[in-house]
Amino acid sequence: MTRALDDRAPQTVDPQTVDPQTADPQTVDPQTADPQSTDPPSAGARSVEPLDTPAARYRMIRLIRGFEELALELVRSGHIVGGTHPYIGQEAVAVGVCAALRPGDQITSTHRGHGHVLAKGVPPRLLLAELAGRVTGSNRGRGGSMHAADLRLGILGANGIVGAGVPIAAGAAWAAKQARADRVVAAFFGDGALNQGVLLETLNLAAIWKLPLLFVCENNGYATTLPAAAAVAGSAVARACGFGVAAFEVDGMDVEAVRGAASAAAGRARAGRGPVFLECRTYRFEGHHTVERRFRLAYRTAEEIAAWRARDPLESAAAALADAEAERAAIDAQVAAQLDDAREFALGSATPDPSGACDFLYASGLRPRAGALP
Ligand SMILES: Cc1ncc(C[n+]2csc(CCOP(=O)(O)OP(=O)(O)O)c2C)c(N)n1
Ligand SMILES: [Mg+2]
Repeated sequence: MTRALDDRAPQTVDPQTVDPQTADPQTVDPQTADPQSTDPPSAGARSVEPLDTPAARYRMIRLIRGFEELALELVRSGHIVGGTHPYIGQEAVAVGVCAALRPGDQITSTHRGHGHVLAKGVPPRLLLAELAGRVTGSNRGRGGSMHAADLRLGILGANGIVGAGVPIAAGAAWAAKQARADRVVAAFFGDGALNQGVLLETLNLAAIWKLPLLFVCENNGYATTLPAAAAVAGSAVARACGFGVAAFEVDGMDVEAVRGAASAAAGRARAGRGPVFLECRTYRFEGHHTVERRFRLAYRTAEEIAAWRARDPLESAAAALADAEAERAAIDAQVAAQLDDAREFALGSATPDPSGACDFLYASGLRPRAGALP
């Protein structure tokens, strides 16, 4: 279900403007071994698979689910130090939004970012190595779970600060607009960011400047243990509408609903008609953080969790497969093999040499815009 709260938006958006079918796979070359480069390291060329069919979207949801289950296991075994924020239950949001984006589009992510990073194209072996702090990780093992980024894939970074990715996305959208680039930017953030001043400031600027920006609120009902119902006055979409930003509520457990809404939103933004706000209603099946597993926190009832689990986005995506059982079994087997490979690759990789702890703190040279500086 997608409900329009701004009547200027849905009827006038042509979803065909953004057709994920036309988004060609993007191949990124392996990086050269420049030790001063701040680009992520290479473990082979990256072929980004388009999320342009129900099977591809099921596959990506299955991959994110399996990746997160593997990460949980590796936290328990001590191979991933410090814990992570599992995205299990919310996969349809990352996959639905990224299915509506083109390879050249950009995203900013959150502390719960593995799903966004995988759906935008980072191979699971590189992300898992990053979580395990290995030199082969997507950011040489120096970023970890909350700082994974890949500028060449348009991933401007996961982010440990609630709401902080949103103004970064606005800056990228402003740059796209100045360059007249046919590019949109999606900013993922949680309901916990709704009361951050920076979100409201960014909504204002994005509206005034008509930025090609998608505000993607993943409302999973809680910020850590604080229910959104007890923290967020009014409604999220009404707040966006207050800034003149077209805003929609979307079923965040249904990948096709998210993709439809995000395609229309991206089409509108690409056509120069300004930002769109999507409130994706979703739920995290696991605790806020892997550490939560050690405590018995009573902020959610078993009934509430069961009710949301009954709407598992993995199952609804599977139901959309043409030849459901056989196709699902084949995809599940491929994903299992991919995750076995990721585990072997990550745990078989070296940890960074402590003597290089100060490498990459600064960029290796100014790259001024043409004509800006001698
Ligand atoms: C500015 C800021 N305040 C507080 C925190 C601590 N913190 C980390 S995650 C989190 C909850 C975020 O909730 P939400 O945005 O709804 O995302 P979710 O965890 O539900 O995915 C908080 C308060 C932080 N990282 N940054
Ligand atoms: Mg939340």
